[in-house]
Amino acid sequence: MTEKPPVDDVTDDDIEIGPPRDWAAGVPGVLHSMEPAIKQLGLARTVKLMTSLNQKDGFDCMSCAWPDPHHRKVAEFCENGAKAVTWEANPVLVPDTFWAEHSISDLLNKSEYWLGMQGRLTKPVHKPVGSDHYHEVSWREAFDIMATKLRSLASPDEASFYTSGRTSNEAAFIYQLFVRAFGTNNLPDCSNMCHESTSLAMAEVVGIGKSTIAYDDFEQADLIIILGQNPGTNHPRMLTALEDAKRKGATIVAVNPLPEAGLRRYKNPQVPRGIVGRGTNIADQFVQIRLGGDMALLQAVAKRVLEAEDAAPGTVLDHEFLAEHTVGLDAFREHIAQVDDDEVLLATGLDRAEIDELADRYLSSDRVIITWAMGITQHRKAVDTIKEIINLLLLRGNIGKPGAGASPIRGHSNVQGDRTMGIWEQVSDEFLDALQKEFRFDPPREHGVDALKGIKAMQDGRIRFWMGMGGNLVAAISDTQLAEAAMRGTDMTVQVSTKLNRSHAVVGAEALILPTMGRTEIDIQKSGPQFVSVEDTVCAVHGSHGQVPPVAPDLLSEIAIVSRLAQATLGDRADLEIDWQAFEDDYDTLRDHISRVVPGFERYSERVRSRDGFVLPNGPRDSRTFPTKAGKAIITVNDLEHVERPEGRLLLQTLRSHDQYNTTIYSLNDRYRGIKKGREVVFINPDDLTELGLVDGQRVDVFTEWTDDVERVLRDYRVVAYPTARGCAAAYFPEANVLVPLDSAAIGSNTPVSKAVLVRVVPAAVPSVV
Ligand SMILES: Nc1nc2c(c(=O)[nH]1)N[C@H]1C(S)=C(S)[C@@H](COP(=O)(O)OP(=O)(O)OC[C@H]3O[C@@H](n4cnc5c(=O)[nH]c(N)nc54)[C@H](O)[C@@H]3O)O[C@H]1N2
Ligand SMILES: Nc1nc2c(c(=O)[nH]1)N[C@H]1C(S)=C(S)[C@@H](COP(=O)(O)OP(=O)(O)OC[C@H]3O[C@@H](n4cnc5c(=O)[nH]c(N)nc54)[C@H](O)[C@@H]3O)O[C@H]1N2
Ligand SMILES: [Mo]
Repeated sequence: MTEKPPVDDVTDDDIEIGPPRDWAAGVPGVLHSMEPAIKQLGLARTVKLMTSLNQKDGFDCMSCAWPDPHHRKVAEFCENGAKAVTWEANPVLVPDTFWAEHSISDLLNKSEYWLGMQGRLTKPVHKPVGSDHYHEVSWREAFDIMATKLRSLASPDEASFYTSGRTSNEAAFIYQLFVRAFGTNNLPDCSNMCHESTSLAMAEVVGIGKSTIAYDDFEQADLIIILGQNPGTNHPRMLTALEDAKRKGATIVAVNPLPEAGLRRYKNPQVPRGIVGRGTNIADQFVQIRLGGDMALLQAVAKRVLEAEDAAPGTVLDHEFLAEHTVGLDAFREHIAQVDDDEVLLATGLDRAEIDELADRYLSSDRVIITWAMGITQHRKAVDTIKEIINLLLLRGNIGKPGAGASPIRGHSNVQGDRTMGIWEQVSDEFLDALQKEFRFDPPREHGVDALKGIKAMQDGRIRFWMGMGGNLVAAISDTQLAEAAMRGTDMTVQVSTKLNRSHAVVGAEALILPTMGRTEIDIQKSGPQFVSVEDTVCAVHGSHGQVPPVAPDLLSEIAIVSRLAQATLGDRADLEIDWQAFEDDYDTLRDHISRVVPGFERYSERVRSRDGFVLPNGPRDSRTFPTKAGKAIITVNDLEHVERPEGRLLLQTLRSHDQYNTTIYSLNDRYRGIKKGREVVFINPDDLTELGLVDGQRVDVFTEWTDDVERVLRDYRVVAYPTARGCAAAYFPEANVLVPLDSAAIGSNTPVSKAVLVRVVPAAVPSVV
């Protein structure tokens, strides 16, 4: 029943470049989503999976954290969700002979695409010290190897336990419990590279690091401003919500250096109008900003709002709201009055008229939502920029009323839930107190390492053991060369994974791969079939029920893996009374504990069984309660800073193509941007090309300009003339991570600055023949 995995790796040799699209989804979207699924899964498995995807008794799509509407359609999924499901549920297996045939050095030379296409991992494998091969081991041997290593460490802080955001609430909870019972808060996660800036900024100024809106708010909004986000590719079902909002009268503004397809025109595959028509024009205004210019734009709009208030006192600001619910307005007013218009124009690359137009839209709308994603969070001043988003919303009372609010759009499907469950190196004392009370042990109190600090601790030899619950850290983190060297310096690395990726080839002296079940699969334990649960980007928690038999009989769930690892490592610790086996046998046991430890999860097992799940309490959204240090929402003063760009240099962002999921590459195509069969491209504005003396299609080397003397370069990339903002360039992540310096991180959140790398683009030293 299984297709043979591809033997040959892919190259960019046949790359084709065409014009970018200005519309997204529509019929080709649906066809694209179904074809590969039917081919790879077979018709029966495809129908079973696609008709239960995001349905009330089905499973939660693992592609992104976009919420589900109350009224779901028969096909409540998008093209990219279908790709994610097909990728996981495709019953092609890594064959038993694979490990003898492929050394680890051999895997190092393969692309992420090739690695992912080898099929699902089915058996635990071990690489002993000194060996260049993995070989099969039993589950018991695998846990003994890990436990022996963990118990031999000089301190629990020599171990670090990473999480990627696909892990369910239940698995996340048992994982952090094990890690803290073991004795460390070293719990970095993908959030450190993603929405950390959001969590930090919002927790400080509104008291909660999450969205302040519910799903239904979209259709009640007058204005939706989308900053630094590409929903057509990364949250395609958001386009339906935007289209609905538009039909109910909302205006939409997209702020982006790139004219992204879905933000311009959208053909909804779910309705006849989308199939035959031209589609909906989504953005009423496209603000083509320079990379890193958003803080200046937000301050400039705030300035216009305050000037309007000065011109007609008492009519523009929401004085009642400001007086009752906020602090800091006076200092803000004073500060914003000083904003230098010339600096704003330089930082944003915009005309005054474009900023005026946006300000007018803001002023004429009673209900405003601002959404954002990586275009905002992955900048040096990301935390302050997000505080400016909140400032702007607060001025006119746009938080805590219907159709208004701040809505970070999360990435991984349960990255938000993992945080709620305690996957955080800096979790609050309240959370640790609750854990202590429930499980009667003293959790460590000192903060642990985040993703970047974890790499540095490996560099310095302070971290000897590294475990990844999902994910692909060496590919996802910045400064690939340095990060990989750090990982290789450890004593042991362990990956819990569904499929092969680069992190299985960049390993410590000893290494393990533990295969696990995916979300699509039926999970049967001692007490019967189990389900797990997740939290979406608007704080709704619901169940996810596997639908198809696991691809192989030996797979363990993530929960079973942690339960057994905990028993092997901590089983003889007399001070711990935790019944790890009970968690594996019945996930309700875990949910019972969660209901007593995590606020908002009371009667968890019962409420999550209701068809809609439940929505977590949210002070700002529900009652305009802002649990900050001041007890009110805090309007902040943030010094304007923009990225200087010396002449002859470009600012480069790293982003996702349409056919990838983070480090997982589904194909080498990026349909909406006109790229086929290749990824080694750098997008540059045609006028900048002329200025730099380069031409479309030319082969170039891209060098990072940074303060140290490490050479960071992408060699022999192909230039694509593209309508991005002036002075800006773009290349695909994860390949472009070699360019992002480890020390280039957002102030406060320590998120790699993946969206503003200062680069020099020069003709390739050794161009390949084209
Ligand atoms: N199919 C698919 N879905 C995904 C993912 C995936 O890889 N594939 N990844 C998931 C994850 S983990 C995440 S975090 C999200 C990511 O979702 P996005 O944040 O949409 O992902 P990126 O591709 O990084 O796109 C960043 C967008 O911000 C713009 N941008 C960059 N810099 C700036 C700036 O300075 N200012 C402004 N205003 N805009 C800027 C870019 O041009 C681009 O449109 O998607 C999630 N969903
Ligand atoms: N330059 C640059 N770097 C970036 C970004 C960027 O925009 N630019 N974006 C950042 C962002 S937003 C994020 S979120 C991170 C992502 O960082 P990660 O979350 O670490 O990376 P992923 O590529 O999502 O992880 C994919 C792997 O997860 C495993 N996997 C898939 N499903 C499951 C499952 O159900 N269980 C388990 N145990 N494993 C599973 C598979 O083995 C797969 O290879 O990357 C960050 N890095
Ligand atoms: Mo993310």
